[in-house]
Amino acid sequence: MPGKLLTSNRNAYPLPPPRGLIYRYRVITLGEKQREEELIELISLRGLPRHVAIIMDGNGRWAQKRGLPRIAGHRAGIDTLRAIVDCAQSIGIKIITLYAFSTENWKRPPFEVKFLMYLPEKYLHRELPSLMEKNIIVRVTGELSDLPEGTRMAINEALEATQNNTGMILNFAFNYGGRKEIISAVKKICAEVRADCLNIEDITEELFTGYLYNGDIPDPDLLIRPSGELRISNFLLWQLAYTELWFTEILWPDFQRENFLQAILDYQIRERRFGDIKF
Ligand code: V0D
Repeated sequence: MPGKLLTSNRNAYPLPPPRGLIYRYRVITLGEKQREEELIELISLRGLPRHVAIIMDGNGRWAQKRGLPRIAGHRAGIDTLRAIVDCAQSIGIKIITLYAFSTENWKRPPFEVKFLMYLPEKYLHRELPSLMEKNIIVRVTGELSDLPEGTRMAINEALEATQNNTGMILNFAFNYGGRKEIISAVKKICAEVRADCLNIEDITEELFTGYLYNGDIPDPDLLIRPSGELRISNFLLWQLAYTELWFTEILWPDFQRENFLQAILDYQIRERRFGDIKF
C-alpha cells in the first residue's frame, strides 16, 4: 500500500510557493528549474507518448484580462509555443501537432483575423533558421488553398526546406476543421469509386485514414487543451478516437514547460493504470 500512495502523491506533486521574479509577462519561480528536472526524471522512467496534440487556446482572454489588445495575447502565445516545442524536443517527443487557426476563426473581428493570417508567415520567416538547426520537420494540416498568397508561399518554403530533416515533426493545424477534413476525404473516395478506381467493399478505416490531410502521421496519444474549455472544438475528429485528453484552466500564454511535463507524466500514469486491460 505505501507504494500506491507514493504514486498518487507524485501525481499531485505540489507547486513550489510563487516566490520569484517577473520575466517579460510571467513570474519565474525560483524552484521552477528544479521542479522541471524532477519531472523529467520521473518521465524518463516510462514510455513517452509518440504524438502530442495541443490546442493553443486562451490568448485573447489572457490579453483582455490585462486590458491589452487581443493580438498581444497571440504574441505572448508565441513565446509559449517556442518554450513547449523546445521542451518536447528535449525529452524526445516525435510529433507535436498545434491547433492554431480553425476554419471557424474567420468569424472573429476582421483586424484580428488579418493579424492571425500573417502570423504563420512572420513566425516561419523568423524561426526557420532555428527550426533547421534543430533538425525539425515542419508540416501543416488544413485547407491551404484559400489562404493569402504570402502565407501559402511561406508555408511551402518551410515545408520544402525542412522535408529532409530527421528530427521532431512540428505539425501546424492551420485553417483546419475536423468535419471539413472528413468531408474532403469522403469526396476524394467517392470520386475514385465513381471512376471505377476503388471498390466500395475495399473502404476500411486504414484506407479512409490515408485520404485525410496527413494520412501518414499516426494518431495523437495525448491531447492537451489549456484555458478551461472542455471540448474538442472540431479538432482532429477522426484521429482523436483513442487519444487521452488532458485539460487545464491555465491560459496558453501562461502555460509553461512544467505544465507540459505534468501532462506527459499524468498520461504515463494513466497508461500504466489501465495498461493491463488494454488490447
Ligand atoms: C497565435 C499561439 C505559429 C497561438 C502561438 C493564425 C495563437 C502563436 C503559427 C503557424 C499562431 C501556423 C502555420 C504554420 C506555421 C506557423 C501560428 C496561428 C497562430 C494561426 F505553417 N504561431 N501561430 N498560426 N499563434
